[in-house]
Amino acid sequence: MFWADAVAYVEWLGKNTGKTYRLPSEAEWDYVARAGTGAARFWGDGRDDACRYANTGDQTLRAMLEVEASPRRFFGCRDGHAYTSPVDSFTGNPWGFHDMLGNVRQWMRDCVHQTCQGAPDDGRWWDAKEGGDRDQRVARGGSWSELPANVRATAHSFEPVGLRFTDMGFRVVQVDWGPAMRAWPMMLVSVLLAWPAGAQQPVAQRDCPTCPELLRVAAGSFVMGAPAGEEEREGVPLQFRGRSVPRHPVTLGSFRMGRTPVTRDELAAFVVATKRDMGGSCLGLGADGKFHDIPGRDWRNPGFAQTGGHPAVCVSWLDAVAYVGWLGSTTGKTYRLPSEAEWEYVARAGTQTARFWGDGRDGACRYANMSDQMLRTTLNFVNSFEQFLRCSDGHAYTSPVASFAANPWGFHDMLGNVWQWTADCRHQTYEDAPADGSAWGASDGGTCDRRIRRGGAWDSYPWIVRSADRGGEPVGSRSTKGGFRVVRAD
Ligand SMILES: [Ca+2]
Ligand SMILES: [Ca+2]
Repeated sequence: MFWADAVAYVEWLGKNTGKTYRLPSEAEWDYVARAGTGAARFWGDGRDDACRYANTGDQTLRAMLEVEASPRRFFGCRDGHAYTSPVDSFTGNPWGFHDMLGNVRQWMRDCVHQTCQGAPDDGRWWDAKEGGDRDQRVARGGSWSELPANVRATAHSFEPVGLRFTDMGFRVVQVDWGPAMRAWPMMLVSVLLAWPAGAQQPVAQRDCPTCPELLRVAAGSFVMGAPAGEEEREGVPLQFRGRSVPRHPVTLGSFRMGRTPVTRDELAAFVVATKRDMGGSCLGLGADGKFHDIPGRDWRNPGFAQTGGHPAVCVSWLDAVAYVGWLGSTTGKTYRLPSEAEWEYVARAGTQTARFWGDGRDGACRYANMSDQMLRTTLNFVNSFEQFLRCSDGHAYTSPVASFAANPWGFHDMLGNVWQWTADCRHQTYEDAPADGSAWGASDGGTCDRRIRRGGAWDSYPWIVRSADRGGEPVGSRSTKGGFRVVRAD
């Protein structure tokens, strides 16, 4: 359709509903297409998994067109659709939007400008000022016919309003005139409410070549704990319920946190420098399929294959505290373990659902390494199908960090892969828990020879892998499913 046809549609929609509809501004579209990610595409910088996430100019199209030459001009995989695909055929982005990239290019409201120089910084559409051309409008997102370079969050094309294209469609925005946001139109889904004030596109940095990569977390507030009904819905066994209540508001200052759990290579730098004794045994899976303390197992030899990019395991709470202390002394910065509140603030990343990607288990294999069909078949658990995710995430044991999609704030492996130690002493519930984001010590009946760890691991059942779940382990316990991530003062 012409650009004007899309505009006529949103105006008609408005008249019929009494609401205000319009085409998205480029800024709104870009914000939602990125969904908190800083990569070329919401699933990452690479093209490898493109066929799971977007309908592009892939090998299906190449075969249809019978193009023999230059296979590299197409995405290397097959997405199953030569031309358009039904909407929703591909995995949604971290905010739940489908087909932001690929399928059809989407008309924007904005007039064409050659660069972003002078662009509005308040999310509004860019009219004909600053040399804009109102007879050409912007199209975003790339389409079924497009080469990899054009299917990116930043890619633009410019089209005359008087032409129609078989690879061009549009999506709508409904203006939210809510009192708090009166000055700023909002997308149909309240993505902005889930975004803490002042949060920026995440930019990771390291304090030294072997230091963990950090992302800044903006100051803000959230509600900590499990929403009513979540534990019942998730099938949490009765004896494990009631640990994540009462829900309570927490207000935190800014800090920096590891983008991923500490890796084996990062831990190795510490062990080599400090010659720390990392113990001679580790809790691991025995031949009987149960967990035992197994002599000879340690962070270098956990009993399954790992590379330096896998998360460090067989790390006790005391080891982790020694690591952050060493990191602080070598960098001159203040490193520590996260408090439980900091961990949950980042794990939720503005969400109140059981997991940052939603309440359901569908799609879990994209977001977290947990007890999936891969683990079930590796361990030869022929029964108990129901306890495992029905999908396969591709990893029976640990996975290299950042193998799975990031949460909306850019953090990887907050859920699944390895349990993460926090600074907090163990408390049975959140009765009298701190409201300022600090770690909870021995007060109010805390048991400090056990510390809280969060997030679940590669062997955890789905009901464990939740933002609200919490467990306490002895400070000296080393486990093949236990690792950690760091926090640095901002
Ligand atoms: Ca395709
Ligand atoms: Ca797995």
